[in-house]
Amino acid sequence: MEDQFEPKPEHHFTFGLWTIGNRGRDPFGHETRPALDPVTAVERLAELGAYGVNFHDDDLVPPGSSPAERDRIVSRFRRALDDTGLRVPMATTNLFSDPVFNDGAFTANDPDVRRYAMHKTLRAIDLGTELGANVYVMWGGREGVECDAAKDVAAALDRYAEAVNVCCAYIRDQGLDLRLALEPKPNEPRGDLFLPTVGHALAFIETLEWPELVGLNPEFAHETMSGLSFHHAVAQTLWAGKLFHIDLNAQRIGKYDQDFRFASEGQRDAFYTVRLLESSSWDGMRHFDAHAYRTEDPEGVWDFAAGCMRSYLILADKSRRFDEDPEIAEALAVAQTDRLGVAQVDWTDSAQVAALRHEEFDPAELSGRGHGHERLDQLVVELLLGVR
Ligand SMILES: [Mn+2]
Repeated sequence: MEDQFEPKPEHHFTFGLWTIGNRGRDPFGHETRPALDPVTAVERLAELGAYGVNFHDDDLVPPGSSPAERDRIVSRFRRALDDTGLRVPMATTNLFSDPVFNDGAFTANDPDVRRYAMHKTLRAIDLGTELGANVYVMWGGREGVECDAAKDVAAALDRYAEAVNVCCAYIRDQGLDLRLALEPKPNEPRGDLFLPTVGHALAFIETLEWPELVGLNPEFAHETMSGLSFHHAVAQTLWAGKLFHIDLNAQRIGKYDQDFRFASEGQRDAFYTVRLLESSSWDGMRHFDAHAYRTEDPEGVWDFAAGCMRSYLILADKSRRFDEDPEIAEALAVAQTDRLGVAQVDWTDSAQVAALRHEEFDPAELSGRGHGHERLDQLVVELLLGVR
C-alpha cells in the first residue's frame, strides 16, 4: 500500500548541508558524529524524497582550499546532483564562524572586515548561482553586540543596508537570476542581533535601493525565541509579497536556539503555518533548518530528516481534513470568518469618509454576540490530536 505521507521531490523539501551534516557539537560538548561527505548527503536526501540541498560557501568548499581543490570539490558535488536529480535552490555565506567576524561582518566597526565580508559574499553568490541557486539567504549571525557602548545601532543599520545594496548591484551588473532573503533572529550567538524579527526586517527592506530584489527567509525557531507567532510572521511576510524562502524547525519559547525536528514542538503553530503555505499556493522551498539531537548516530540523522518531511505532510493532510469537516465549516460560519474579507469604506471617496463620521451606531446591539471560538478551537485541537 502506498504511504500517503511519503515525501516526493514535487513537495519541494530541502535541507542544508549544515543541517544533516550537523555533528552534535554544542557550547558544552564536542562532536558526537563524524563529518558527513556532501556527496553522501546528496545521495541520502535523494533516496528520502527531498527536492534539494542548500549550503554555505564553507560547507561545500573548506576555507583555504586552492582554486584547483575548489574546482575538484564543486565538480564532484555537481556530478552527485546530476546523478540523483537533486537541486540547489538556495545558497548562503558563512559570515559567523571565522574569528575575523567576532565584531560583526557587514556591521563590524572595522571597515576592512566589512569589505572582506562583502567580498566573501560576492564570491559565495558566484558559487551558489554556478550550482543553480536563485535564492540567496542572508543570516547576520554576528551582526549584533553585547556591549551597547561599542556599537551605534543607526550607523550599523546604514552599513547593513550598504552591504545588501552592494550585493544587489552585483546581481544586477552580472545579470543573475537571484533574489536575497534576509533571515531575522533576536539573539544567539550575539547578545542582541540587528534585524531581530520579521517586522524589523520588513521595515528595513523598504529603505534599500532595490527593495524588489530583497525579501525574507523567516525561521520558525527565531520568531518563536521572541515569543511571537511564527504563523502570523509568515502571514504578514506573504501579505507583503516578501516570502522568498522559509526555514522550518521547532522551538520552545524561552529556550536557547533549539533547531529541533520540524513539528516536534509547537504542533499548533506548525499546523497553521503549513495550512497557510498550502492554501496560499506559495511555490517556494520548504527548507528544514534544523538538526538531529546530539544523542543520534549517523543513522539517527536520517530518521530526523525523514521525520521533518513526514510531519509536514501529515499537517498538510490535517489541513485538507479541516477544509472538508462539516462541523468545522459550521463553526467557521458562526465565527463569521468570511466577513473579514469585506472592505467597509472607500477612503478615496471623501463623501464616504465624511458620512462615516456622522453615522449612528448602537454598540449595545453590536456587542454581546458570542463568536463560538471555544467550540471552533476544540474542533481544531481534536483534529490535531487525531480523533476527527
Ligand atoms: Mn535558519
